[in-house]
Amino acid sequence: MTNTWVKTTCAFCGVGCGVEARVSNNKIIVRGDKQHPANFGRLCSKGMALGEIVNNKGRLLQPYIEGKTTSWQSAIVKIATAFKQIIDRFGPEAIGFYLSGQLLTEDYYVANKLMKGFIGSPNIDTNSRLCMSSSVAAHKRAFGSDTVPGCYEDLEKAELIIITGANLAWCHPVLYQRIMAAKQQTPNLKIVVIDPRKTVTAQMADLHLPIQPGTDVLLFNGLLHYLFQVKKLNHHFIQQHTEGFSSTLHAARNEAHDLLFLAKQLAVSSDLVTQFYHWFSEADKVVTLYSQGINQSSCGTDKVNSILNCHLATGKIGKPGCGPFSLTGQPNAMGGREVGGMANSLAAHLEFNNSQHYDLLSHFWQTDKLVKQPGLKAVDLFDAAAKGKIKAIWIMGTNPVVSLPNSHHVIAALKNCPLVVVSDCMFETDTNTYANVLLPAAGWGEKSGMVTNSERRISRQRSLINPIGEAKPDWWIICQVAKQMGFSQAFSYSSEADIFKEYAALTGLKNKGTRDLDLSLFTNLTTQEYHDFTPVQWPAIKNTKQSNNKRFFADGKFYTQTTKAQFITVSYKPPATKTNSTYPLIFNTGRIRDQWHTMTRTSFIPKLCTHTPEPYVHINSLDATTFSIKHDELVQLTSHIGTLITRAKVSEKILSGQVFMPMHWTRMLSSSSHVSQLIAPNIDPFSGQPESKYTPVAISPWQYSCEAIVVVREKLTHKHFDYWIKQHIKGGYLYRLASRQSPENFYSKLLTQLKPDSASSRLAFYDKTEQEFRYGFINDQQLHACIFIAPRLNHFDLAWLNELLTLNLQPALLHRLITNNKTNALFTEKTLCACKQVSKKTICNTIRQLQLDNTTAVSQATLAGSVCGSCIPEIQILLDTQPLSANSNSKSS
Ligand SMILES: Nc1nc2c(c(=O)[nH]1)N[C@H]1C(S)=C(S)[C@@H](COP(=O)(O)OP(=O)(O)OC[C@H]3O[C@@H](n4cnc5c(=O)[nH]c(N)nc54)[C@H](O)[C@@H]3O)O[C@H]1N2
Ligand SMILES: Nc1nc2c(c(=O)[nH]1)N[C@H]1C(S)=C(S)[C@@H](COP(=O)(O)OP(=O)(O)OC[C@H]3O[C@@H](n4cnc5c(=O)[nH]c(N)nc54)[C@H](O)[C@@H]3O)O[C@H]1N2
Ligand code: SF4
Ligand SMILES: [Mo]
Repeated sequence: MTNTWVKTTCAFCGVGCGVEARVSNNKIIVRGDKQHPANFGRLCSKGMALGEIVNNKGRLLQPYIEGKTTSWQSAIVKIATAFKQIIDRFGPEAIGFYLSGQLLTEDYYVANKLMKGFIGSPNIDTNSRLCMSSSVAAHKRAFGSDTVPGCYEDLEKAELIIITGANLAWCHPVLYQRIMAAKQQTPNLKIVVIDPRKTVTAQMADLHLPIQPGTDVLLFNGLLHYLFQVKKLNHHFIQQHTEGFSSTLHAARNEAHDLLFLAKQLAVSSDLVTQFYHWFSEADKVVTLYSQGINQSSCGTDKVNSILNCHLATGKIGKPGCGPFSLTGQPNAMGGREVGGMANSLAAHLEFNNSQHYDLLSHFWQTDKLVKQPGLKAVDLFDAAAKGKIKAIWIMGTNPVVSLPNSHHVIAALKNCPLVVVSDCMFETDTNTYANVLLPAAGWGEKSGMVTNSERRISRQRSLINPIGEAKPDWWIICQVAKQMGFSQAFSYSSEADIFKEYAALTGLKNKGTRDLDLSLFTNLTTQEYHDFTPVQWPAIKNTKQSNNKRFFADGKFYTQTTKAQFITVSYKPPATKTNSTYPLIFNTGRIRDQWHTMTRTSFIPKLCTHTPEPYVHINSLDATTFSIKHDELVQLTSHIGTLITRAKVSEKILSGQVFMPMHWTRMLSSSSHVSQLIAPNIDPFSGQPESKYTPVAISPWQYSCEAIVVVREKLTHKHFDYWIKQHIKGGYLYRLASRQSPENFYSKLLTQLKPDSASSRLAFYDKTEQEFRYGFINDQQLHACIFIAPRLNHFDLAWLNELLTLNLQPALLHRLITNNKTNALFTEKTLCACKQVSKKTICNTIRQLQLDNTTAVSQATLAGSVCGSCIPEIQILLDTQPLSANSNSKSS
């Protein structure tokens, strides 16, 4: 345990922000690291909350076998023995590993080494398959290697930044803030956002193209043709450094020569399209940032190549302020790609299709079991388990029951697999439910190792405290199993530093510039140097000046056989499934500002739950009318594989014909608001990445008689509720419930669960106009629970309820709260600023009253946005949408 500031790295997104953390009064305090080149001191709402994920709330504290606690020794013996028996009976291919971009590089390296090198099964894949694999495949096709050419500094040097298929303001907030700061410095910097939705990011852009989902290839093919037409191609670069241009241009021209027709297909006016093309052609320095709106598609690889084609054709690559830039999502998605934890790569950018690479690696690892062929990618891996071909699967640091498409099938696969091992730091997850063996992993703040961010910068995560309970670092767990299986020699590392050095040595092995990934500078790192490691971008080559390594391809040389970049001829392919009269709407899924993926950690942090406390589906007002959907009512969404229930939010941020829902809610937190039960496993043919952003669905009102909000200190058993959402609040839980029963019956049912003490006093109130019952149960002057029930409760953003259990309420005050009617301000508060818990209403009122016109003034007056700044884009939108009406809790919230 340490009470001095320790430099470490954020556990959440791929921006890879530097954090300084310190233990004080048994709490971990964090602040941004001003020296870290990724963030220069900035942190977003999730980064600011890092200290709160390190506690024992909800943690998995011990190993379990078949639901019973056990020792590490017996868990490890159980796994190793079962693996050996399975290999003997069915061959090594019957074993599968499913890893995560949230493991550290050292964890990832030993998992890959054990599987591909010693167990001898290629069936090891990772959640990066759902995230980055289309970018990886496209990079390899065009550059001959999985290389992100640019760096964050390019954002400050660019004249035009294109953000496509990425909601940067919410998903990479610190990069977004960096771009906004650059724009203030250089007002000429233009920002174009390409996203079917009007996201917070889009609202801040100079130009927003709300293209028809899935049509990105058309848009960029159109750009290539336009660049040719207006003579803005870089012929010198094309001739010297690329191959395949003419056929690519030819295909683009065939497809996109008619601008009006093109604009019609994109569903955007030709003026907007031309404006975008014109800006690209005029700017010398262009960066194109892209993320899941591009990757998660049945033509994701082609989408990425259509972007790379435009940068290659103009030579806008490898130079300051230029380049295509794939944003990595997870904190170590890049590290996973480096070590080669995906089924179609060997290790450390050594590839299956290269016999020299194969020989190098088998010699380096001293093994004769190295796998010869690529293995099963994520979707196929679980499919093989469902078919009984995979007899044991080890899942580490990912929650596939939530995040893979077609969750019913994933559950069937896990049920059918004789041995499911799960390593996780949390006890309750949708995937843990199906584990035969559960292993407690050390989490952020406890573990130590390396992560690599989007710009190839390697930073240290450092431990601040000892692991809670019996939790152990993932690399340790993997090595124990390896040793128990008889591979002691190859897995006897004394620390994570040993592993990193071995990995660095592998990257430099006979490299001599033939592979992009070279960390030979660190081969002889001492343990102290590892301990003191400061952030470095790769490549980090022995005897080479580090400052030359910011950008790849500056010399026009690529990692293909001819050293020339490849143009890839791509043409528009519609998404795998089409909307029709039964499923007329396109179901798009993605992220919200303050939650991380399957919420296993962030849902425990009350202040991260206030911005968006309940899952929702955004639907346009036209479609709402067509399908009889009312704002704030519960609706049913159905695709050809499943059904879910969620709350409708009528919003003009989504266009007619589309709906959007956050991906985060799980079976642990909701009755049926998990999106993956609707999504079919349609994949990109090159990358195997699922199409998570385009599913045809139907929407209809869900019939229910009443709904309730329950604030309570103890968990409820939700089994019997027709609809429930659980939210962690300070001191307990807030449940949103709905039922087909009458309010009276539903109340009686709730009472059986709440079991109010006989000594407790009960407050009851009936609001006649709203037909709303309210009850408060008080024990020893403390609120035990309170219930609101009505046919419809129209005040779901009750910020004050989040605090209710921590307030030392006098009975009189409590009485007033319970018996207030809804005209009271308390009933319309929606939290906008998570750090300072400032409501949207307070911000709107302050803007109006003080006539404020900029975000700095709003921050000064309300404190909103004064800590992490993640809400500043939303404050800006409030400023821009003046004049504000007195009732600011508008539908578009
Ligand atoms: N708050 C938060 N931040 C995160 C994460 C998180 O869970 N929460 N996760 C991290 C991870 S792992 C990742 S991968 C990143 C993801 O970061 P992003 O990719 O930015 O996030 P998403 O919300 O999944 O999707 C981005 C956008 O793609 C748009 N889109 C959908 N279809 C299309 C299309 O056909 N074309 C185009 N051009 N756009 C389309 C969607 O409307 C959506 O706004 O975020 C990282 N950061
Ligand atoms: N519909 C839809 N589905 C999607 C997406 C989408 O946009 N739409 N996005 C996809 C993308 S881009 C991604 S990246 C995935 C993310 O999906 P997942 O990887 O399934 O989501 P997480 O919640 O991040 O899961 C991480 C798990 O690891 C645990 N964990 C945390 N730290 C550690 C550790 O140090 N060691 C171990 N062993 N465990 C740890 C957490 O408790 C959690 O259970 O979802 C994908 N699925
Ligand atoms: S932007 Fe936020 S979540 Fe991402 S690394 Fe930085 S602080 Fe962490
Ligand atoms: Mo991701």
